[in-house]
Amino acid sequence: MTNPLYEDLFGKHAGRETPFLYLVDGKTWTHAAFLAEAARYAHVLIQAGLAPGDRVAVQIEKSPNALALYAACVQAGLVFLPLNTAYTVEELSYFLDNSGARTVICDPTQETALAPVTAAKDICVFTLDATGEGNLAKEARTKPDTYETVPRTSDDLAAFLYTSGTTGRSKGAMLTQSNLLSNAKTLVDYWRFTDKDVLLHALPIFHTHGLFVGTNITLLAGGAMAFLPKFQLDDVIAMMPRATSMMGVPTFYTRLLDDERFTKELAAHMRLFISGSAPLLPETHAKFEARTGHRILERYGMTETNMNTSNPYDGERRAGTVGFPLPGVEVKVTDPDTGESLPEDTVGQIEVRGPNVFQGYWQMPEKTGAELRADGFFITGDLGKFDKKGYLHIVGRNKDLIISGGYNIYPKEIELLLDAQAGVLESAVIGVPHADFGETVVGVIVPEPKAKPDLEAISEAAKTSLARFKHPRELVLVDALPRNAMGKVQKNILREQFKDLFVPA
Ligand code: MLC
Ligand code: AMP
Repeated sequence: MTNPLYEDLFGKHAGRETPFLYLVDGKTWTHAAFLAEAARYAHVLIQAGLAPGDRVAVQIEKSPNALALYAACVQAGLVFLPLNTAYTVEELSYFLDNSGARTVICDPTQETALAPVTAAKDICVFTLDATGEGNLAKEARTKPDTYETVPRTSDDLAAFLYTSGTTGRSKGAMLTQSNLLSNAKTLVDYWRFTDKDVLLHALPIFHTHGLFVGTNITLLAGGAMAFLPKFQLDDVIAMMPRATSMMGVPTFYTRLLDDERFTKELAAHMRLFISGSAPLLPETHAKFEARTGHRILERYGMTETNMNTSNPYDGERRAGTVGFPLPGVEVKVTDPDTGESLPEDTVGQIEVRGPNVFQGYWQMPEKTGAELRADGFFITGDLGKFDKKGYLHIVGRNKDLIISGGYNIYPKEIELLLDAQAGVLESAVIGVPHADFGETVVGVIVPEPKAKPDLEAISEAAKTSLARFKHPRELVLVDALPRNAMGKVQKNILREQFKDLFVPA
C-alpha cells in the first residue's frame, strides 16, 4: 500500500454514493462528494508549491469542507496542523513560527487580522469558511475531482497537534500515519464500530478527540456521522434519533442531563456513549444510568498518545476509572523518583508505550527526552493507580494543568501574562471546580508594594493575547502566595482556599 492512512480511511470509500455526513440543515454529504472535494483541495495546495512533508496550518470553523481539508492533506502527503479557532493572532503567530508552516488556511473574516503576521513571514494564505466559501474553495472549483495519492510510509508524519507545556510554550506533537492508524484499528474493534454506525459528532475537529478518535474510527469502520458545527443542545437532541453512538467530554453529558428533553426514550436506540478528555464524575455516570439505562464508557487518552485505556464494551464499566490498557498498549504506574513499577493500589506516574505513542515534540529534543524514555515509554504527567481488578484510576496530575470543558490550559502561560502587567508582583493561576466546565481558571495576584493593579485592564490584556477559554474567570488579590520550605508555590492551598468560588459549598 502506498499511503496506508489515506487508503484505509478515505481511499477505500472512493465511488461510494452512501451518506458519510448528515448535517443539521438536513443536507447530506456522500463519501464520493467528500472525496471529490478533498481531491480538489489537494490540487490547489500542491499547485501553490507545497511538497510532501510540509506543514499546513488550519484555523477554520468546523464543517464538511474543513474535514475534507484533512483528507486532502493526507492524500497529498502534507502534514495537517489543525488549530483551535479560539486562538488569537498572537498565539497563531507562535504556531506558525514554531512549526515552520509556509501555508495557513483561515476563515475569510480573519485574513485581515492575520495579514501582518503572514506577510512578515512570507506565508501563503488561503481562506475557507463554514459554508464552503473562500478563495481555497473558489480555486478548487476549477480542479479535477480525483487526485493521484502521494505515496507515504507508515512512519511518515501525518499530523502535528500542538499541546501546551508547563513552561508556557506549546509543543508540536509529531504523529505518524501508523500512530493514527494503529489506534483507530484498535478502537474500532474494542468499541465494535461498524458500517451501520452513525456517530453523533459535536466535538471540535482540531483536537485528538474529535479529529482522530471520532472521525478516523468512523471512516475506518465505513460508518457515517451526524456532523454538528459544535455542541449545541437543540441540535444534539434533534440529531440523536439519527445516531447510534456519541463521543463527548464530560460537559456534554452534564449539559444533556440538565435538559429535560434528554429522556430515556430519546436515548433508547443508542448503542454507545463514550466520554473522555477530562474526568467524568462518578455522580454524572450514575445520573446518566438512572436517566437512560446506559452506562457511559470512559476512556483515557492524550494528544501525544491517542487513546491508551478504555473501560470494556462488554463487562463492567467502572465509574471513576478509565478501564484497562487497550490491546497493544502497555501502561505502567511508576515511582517518579526511581521509574520502577509500583504494585496495585499504589499511586504513581502513568507511563505508556505502544504503536500509538508519538515521535516526539517538533524541534524540541530536550522536552522530548524528558518525557519520552529511550525504551519507548512516554511519561504522561498523570498520576494514577491500578486497582485489584486491573482498572486504571487517574487520581491527579504531576503536571500543572487545568482541564476546562475538555480543553487543556497550562497555568504558566497565563502567569507569564499576569506577571507582566502593571502593579503585579507575582501571580499563581489555579483551576477550581466549575459545574459546567469541570474546572475553571482563577488568577491569584500579589500586587507590588503599595500598588493597586487594575483588574479590568488585566482582563483586557488577556483578551489580546490568549484564547477566550484560557481567560481567568476571576482575578483575586492576595498579600502573598503560600510557599513551602523550598520556596515553591503551594497551589493546593490556593485551590482549597478558592474552591467555592464557582461551586458554593
Ligand atoms: C468555550 N468557552 C470555554 C470553553 N469552551 N471556556 C472555558 N472552557 C471551555 N472549554 C468560552 C466561550 O468562548 C464563551 O465565552 C464561554 O466560554 C461560554 O461558552 P459556551 O457557549 O457555554 O461554550 P461552548 O461553545 O458551548 O463550548 C463548551 C464546550 C466546548 C464544552 C462544548 O468547549 C467543547 O466542545 N469542548 C471540547 C473540547 C475537546 O474536544 N477536547 C478534547 C481535547 S483532546 P464568552 O466570551 O461567551 O464568555 C484530549 C485527548 C483526549 O484531551 O483524551 O481526548
Ligand atoms: P490533551 O493534552 O489535551 O490531549 O489532554 C490529555 C490529558 O487529558 C491527559 O493527560 C489527562 O490528564 C486528561 N484526560 C484525558 N482523558 C481523561 C479521562 N478520561 N479522565 C481524566 N483525565 C483525562
